[in-house]
Amino acid sequence: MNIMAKVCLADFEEYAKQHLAKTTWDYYAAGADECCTRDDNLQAYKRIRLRPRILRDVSVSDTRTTILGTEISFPVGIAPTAFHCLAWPEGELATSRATEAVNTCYITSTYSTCSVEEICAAAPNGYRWFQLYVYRDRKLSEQLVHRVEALGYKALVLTVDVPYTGKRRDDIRNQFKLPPHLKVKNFDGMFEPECFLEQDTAGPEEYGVPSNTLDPSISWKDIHWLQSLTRLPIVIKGILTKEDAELAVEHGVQGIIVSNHGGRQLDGGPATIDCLSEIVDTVQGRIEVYMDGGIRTGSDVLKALALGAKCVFIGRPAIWGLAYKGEEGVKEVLQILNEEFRLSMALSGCRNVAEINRNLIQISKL
Ligand code: FMN
Repeated sequence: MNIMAKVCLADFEEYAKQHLAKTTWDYYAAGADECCTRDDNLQAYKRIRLRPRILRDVSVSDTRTTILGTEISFPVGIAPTAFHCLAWPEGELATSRATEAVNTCYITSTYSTCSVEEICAAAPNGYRWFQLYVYRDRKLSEQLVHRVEALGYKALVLTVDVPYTGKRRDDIRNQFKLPPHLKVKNFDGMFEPECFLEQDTAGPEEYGVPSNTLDPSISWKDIHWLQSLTRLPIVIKGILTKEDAELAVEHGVQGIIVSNHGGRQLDGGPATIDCLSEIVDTVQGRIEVYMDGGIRTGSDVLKALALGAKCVFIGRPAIWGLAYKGEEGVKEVLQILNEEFRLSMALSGCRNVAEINRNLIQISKL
């Protein structure tokens, strides 16, 4: 099994499931409550059909695109996910090197198990954005913003769908927490030791930092506060409606990631691919719209781009790649997705990403 070549992302998933500790696998796989939204993120792509065009000379194809003005090799980046050292000893350092090698964007999670300084040193030329939460103690967010700006991160991704952590049943059953040899390195020395108390409810993405640190009172006015702290572009992650997309534009941010946190927050919310059109139609090109959730094949990427996403991001598949073979594994995941995307593009008559548009989608099936 180990020596068999990996052909598709599902092969990496299978490997990770077999080789990771059960509590770790459960943490990565978790969705909220009954996991309806997590599962629908994937199913929704299968309901969408493509309208391929033929005889269009696809002998040369180009998958490159730009996000916030920077060129990447294909329109797939790495979504922010916590605790990469649970999957592979070098954790985020491996992820950082892989994304640099493939030339795509790595959104580093605040809750990384290597510090942002270490992550940048591991891949000095990598293109990175930093994912941020707003803390009750605003100084924590402020310090992180100044650190990552000084390190050369190119955008801040503000995650807005976690006023509280979703209820992930397996994590509660497993009493999941970071093992003692790992910690959220970005917070080293930033909290008083007495804050490191056990949580009474499972909030895995809060493990390693004191509970109740995220501020549930976060609101649109905090966007202005964030803008006052930084010159970096701001991307809001976790928008699912046209109303909030319009507010994001009005508040002067540079991008939106349509996301439901991989189905780990509100269960019963829509699949992200099903929200994309209304948001793209509302935004009308004023800012860039990206999406994540359930991307597992190159044709998923093609469908998301056809429905108006400028770029998509993968969460769990990158972790499966890490679990398989660290840096090499993440690279393989990205390369397989790139090859599949290139093939889907060609088979539907597209030579480059500019030729991908909504005519590719069979609307009657939506
Ligand atoms: N999103 C964040 O904004 N910050 C995080 O720290 C974070 N940690 C995550 C940890 C795990 C294990 C997973 C699966 C997701 C996490 N997310 C986090 C959400 C991802 O950024 C992304 O929205 C989601 O994984 C995309 O769905 P996919 O896993 O189906 O690709």
